[in-house]
Amino acid sequence: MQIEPLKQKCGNLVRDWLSQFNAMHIDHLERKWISISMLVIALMVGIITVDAFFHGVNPPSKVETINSASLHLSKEFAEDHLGVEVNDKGEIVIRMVAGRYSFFPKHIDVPAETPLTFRWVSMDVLHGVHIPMTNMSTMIVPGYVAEITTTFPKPGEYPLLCNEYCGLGHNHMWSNISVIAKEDWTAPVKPSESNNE
Ligand SMILES: [Cu+2]
Repeated sequence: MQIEPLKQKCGNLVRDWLSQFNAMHIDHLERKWISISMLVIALMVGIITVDAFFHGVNPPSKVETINSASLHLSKEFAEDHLGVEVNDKGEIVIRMVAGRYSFFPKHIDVPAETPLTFRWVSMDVLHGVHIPMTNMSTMIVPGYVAEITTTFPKPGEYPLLCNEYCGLGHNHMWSNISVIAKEDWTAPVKPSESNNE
């Protein structure tokens, strides 16, 4: 591929465009507003970039589907499997179901300063979940699994809010997460283990 002629062509195009732009009469006030708009766009792109690279706020990168009408029959999101679980690799996975107008289970205990992988599904309509002071903010679309990994910086009570309008009871749709010190937290017993007792 010949790069040089292409470079020259692009250079000419940019030069042409700039000379035409400079020759154009633009009102002083208009120029001011164009500059302000450009600055606002640059600021927004800057915020998105900083959030993506330094705060870990990213759009979901994978698509995982599930039948919302039969969650109770699914292996993963049946009632017994909801809540906090430590998987075979030692990772903490939290499975929660959003439905009008609550999150299930209603309350969970998790450790602070530990990566937690939340997996969300909706049993009815579109919901959202937002946990202030963390990067947790995602839509929960019926038919899809939303997954986000986050860390709670310090122990305390964290609210869990629905941030997508889902019906008349939307503003009552919230739950609580108790974040406890890493050393005080104990992994819950798996349902299969408790059944064997
Ligand atoms: Cu809602």
